Amino acid sequence: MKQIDSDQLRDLLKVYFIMGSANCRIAPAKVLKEAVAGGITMFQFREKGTGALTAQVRFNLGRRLQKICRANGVPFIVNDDIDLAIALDADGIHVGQDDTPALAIRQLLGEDKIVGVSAHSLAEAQQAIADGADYLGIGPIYPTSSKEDARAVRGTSIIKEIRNSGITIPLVGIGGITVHNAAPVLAAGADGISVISAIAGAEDITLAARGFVHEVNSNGS
Ligand code: TZP
Ligand code: MG
Repeated sequence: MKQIDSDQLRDLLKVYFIMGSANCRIAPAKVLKEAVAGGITMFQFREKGTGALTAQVRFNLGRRLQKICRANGVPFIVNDDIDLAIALDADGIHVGQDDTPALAIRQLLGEDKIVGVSAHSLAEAQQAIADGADYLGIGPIYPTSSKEDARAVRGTSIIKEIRNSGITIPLVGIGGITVHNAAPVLAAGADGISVISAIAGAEDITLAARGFVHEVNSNGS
């Protein structure tokens, strides 16, 4: 993917779906296809948790999911695993505070890839930007059971604090976001929302994704 500008990225972050096999009750490829049908705007392959796939099967699932994304014009981002991101020639990578620093990632991947960083405080957000992040994932906004080592819940006030500091970089809220509590995240200044369980675990995945698209388009800026 060619280098994208901030406003394009802001649009792509509207409904940012994240998952790995541990989050799926049915085949991950089916989950992703159904989410894509509902209008997700970006996808992150996050193969973590109990029973997470490794080595060749991890690569194979990544490739499979990437193909679905490519066929539908949805950017494909890899969580944490820089080697996998490079091997798949992913559109970008998302790293947390305990992963390879964004500065090193940027040096390894160059300017043409999307680099996202999780931040839990204003100081972390400022550092991530200084390190070359293209977008930030801010949270957990609400309680979540999808991340074992989640930090303390921050509420929407952390997004307000970051925006009030003058930071304009594209950002998404993450953690416990549902179609019912997404509006305050957007009102606080997020460009989009990032979701695992409310889409991957939904009875009707397409409908769930579509609900988020509607919510962001009616509440976003
Ligand atoms: N980072 C902060 S909270 C979280 C991640 C990956 C999990 C989000 O999952 P869910 O199911 O949308 O709460
Ligand atoms: Mg991480």
